[in-house]
Amino acid sequence: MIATLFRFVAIAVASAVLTVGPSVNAEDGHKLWLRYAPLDTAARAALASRVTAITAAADTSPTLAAARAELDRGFAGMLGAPLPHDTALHDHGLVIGTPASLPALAALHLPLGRLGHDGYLIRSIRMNGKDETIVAANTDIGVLYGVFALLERIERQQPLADLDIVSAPRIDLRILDHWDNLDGSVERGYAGRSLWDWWTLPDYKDPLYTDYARADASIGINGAVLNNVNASPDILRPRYLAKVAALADVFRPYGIKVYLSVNFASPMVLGDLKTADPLDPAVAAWWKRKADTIYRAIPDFGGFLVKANSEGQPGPQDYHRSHADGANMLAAALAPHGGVVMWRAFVYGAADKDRAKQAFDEFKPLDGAFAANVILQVKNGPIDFQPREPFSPLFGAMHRTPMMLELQITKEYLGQATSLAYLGPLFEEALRADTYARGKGSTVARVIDGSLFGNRLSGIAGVANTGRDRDWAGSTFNQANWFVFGRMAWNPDADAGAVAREWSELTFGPDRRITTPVVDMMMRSREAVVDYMTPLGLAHQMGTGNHYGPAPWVSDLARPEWNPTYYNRADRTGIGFDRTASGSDAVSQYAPPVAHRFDDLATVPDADLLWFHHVPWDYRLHSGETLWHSLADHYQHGVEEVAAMQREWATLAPLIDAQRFAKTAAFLSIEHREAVWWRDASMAYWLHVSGLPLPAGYPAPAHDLGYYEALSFPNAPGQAK
Ligand code: GCW
Repeated sequence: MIATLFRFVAIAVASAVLTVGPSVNAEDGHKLWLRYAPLDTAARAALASRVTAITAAADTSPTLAAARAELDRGFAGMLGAPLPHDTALHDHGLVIGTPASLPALAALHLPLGRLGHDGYLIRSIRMNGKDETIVAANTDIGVLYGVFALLERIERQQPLADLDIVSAPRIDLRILDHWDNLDGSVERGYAGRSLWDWWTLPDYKDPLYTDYARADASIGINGAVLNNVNASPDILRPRYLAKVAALADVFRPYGIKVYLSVNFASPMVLGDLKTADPLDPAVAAWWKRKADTIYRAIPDFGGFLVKANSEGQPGPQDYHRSHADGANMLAAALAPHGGVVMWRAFVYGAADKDRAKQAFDEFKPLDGAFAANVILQVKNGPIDFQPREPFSPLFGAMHRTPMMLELQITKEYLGQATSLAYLGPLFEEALRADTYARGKGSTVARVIDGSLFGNRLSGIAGVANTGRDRDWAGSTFNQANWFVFGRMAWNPDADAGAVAREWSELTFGPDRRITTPVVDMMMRSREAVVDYMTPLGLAHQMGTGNHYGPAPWVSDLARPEWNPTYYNRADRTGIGFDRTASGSDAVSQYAPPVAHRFDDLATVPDADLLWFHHVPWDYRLHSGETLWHSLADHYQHGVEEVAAMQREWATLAPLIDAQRFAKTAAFLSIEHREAVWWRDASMAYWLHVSGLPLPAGYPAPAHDLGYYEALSFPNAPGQAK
């Protein structure tokens, strides 16, 4: 009786959840941009007039199987059932494959030459008297990329007639760097625990891993560095390598290679060697054996990412060897297997030298000294992923060394999980920056795609923002940053606005009433962050350790260049870091036209003013207003922009599903509170150091400086350990 009653209650609860519980079928963001929501009648008809069945090879590789599975998933979602597939041609068929896998495609003599390894072609064609849509490529992974592109087109309800699309990536290594620790935490991660459950691997291959690979492949990402650059040597122990191999097996059909961050001292920690000196033959032999072991388990292993002699990590300089010595020793171990070394240029440490100059000064002399399978990984700016930095001068300076751009997708310095900051414009700014290394048009994009200096290796890396949160990235809008990274890795000239539109249509449906305001919000959002956090070229003003919130007053940290005051240099007379020829002379690291533009107050953009110049508070900007007034104005404007985003988002309540609507609304109110805090705390400090009165018409800080200085957030997420 009790059991029956219990069963009854259980069934009642379950059905109540199924019928009434709004969260069960609600959109929670888990499907990312791959939602495959049901098409409306008109869109179904448009699709039916073009595609009614699928033609694909019978014997399929795991990658082609993934492509077919994705089509099934897509059509099941959009039409209610998958389309039939077989090897025959159908009128209104979708033909997918390579000339090698499908003889019918070989007979067409398609211009596949220009697609390279990863590109695809989508074409409407008449074949044997039948109307077909073909997705063709030289390789199976190209077919998978093409299938994703076609599905996205259908989801966005774009025309399906007369298609003639050719797309190939400009950059070969399109990589996500996961700063995931072996204990499941994620450094600077704001989306929950690590995706990789190291504890249950390799036995349990969580379906989440496949979904991760699908998401990456859908935007062309083809590599994943699985662990934090602050690397534990343990990752190279057999126990962990088995887990890495299991992930590699899951990712392989999706064209994703795994890479590992390695700790330079591993031979000492794991191998009982007395040294990790890269010129010691025993050390080189240890790495060679380790590489051989890895490749036995993972034949397509991508290679190593190395943070050496940076922020306390071990490296070749511990033995008075150069970065090139260290990188080349590892490169020699990987070369026989086709692996690469991604060696980071993020180094600083000399107390007496402008931090912005240090990476250049260390690496420029090594130009040309690196082995052929080494690529330098350079952050977009000379300091550290700030809301705005000028481009790193290394991009214009290393003519004989391939470089990959490192961007940060996780928003360590741009409001972490909760801010709405679309990074498309930041990435675009970094990629389009003109180094003038070979005259006008020598953009960072052309440096990293290898075309400017004729490099064989080309690459781009994004520090991932993924975690175990249901929506993967901590917020719906953070997903757009993962998405735009993939798009710009594929095409570094992609337009941030166009990508935002694409993402919005996939994420919220192709409804102009949604897309227009959403794209508008996205395109203004990053500049809003710059304005309320660090306007006019200020940088590195955040709280210590957790990097959360404003702390421009901090001046007592162990290293000078950790202090916000080191960067703002604000005092009674003025504010800003003098990097001109008469200051630290960081400008001289750029090609002459760039150096002059930054050096000269008449030509330096307002946006970079305080990065390059120390100016008096009453300095007049190009607009004629004083710096002091303009600072107050930028902070205020940033706050108002967030308020505007809140209003814009509120109008979308009737059009967006409840759960995603509510989370964004709540996050925008958090952002608004934090924007006010950044403005008020920063202004309180500038008022204090300058002794000036508040410019008329701007709100006085809500509290005195002491209040802001006393705030502390010991449990803020994402902190380094
Ligand atoms: O931005 C800083 C972060 C560190 C990070 C470091 C790096 C992984 O605050 O957490 O360490 O950069 O890029 O190495």
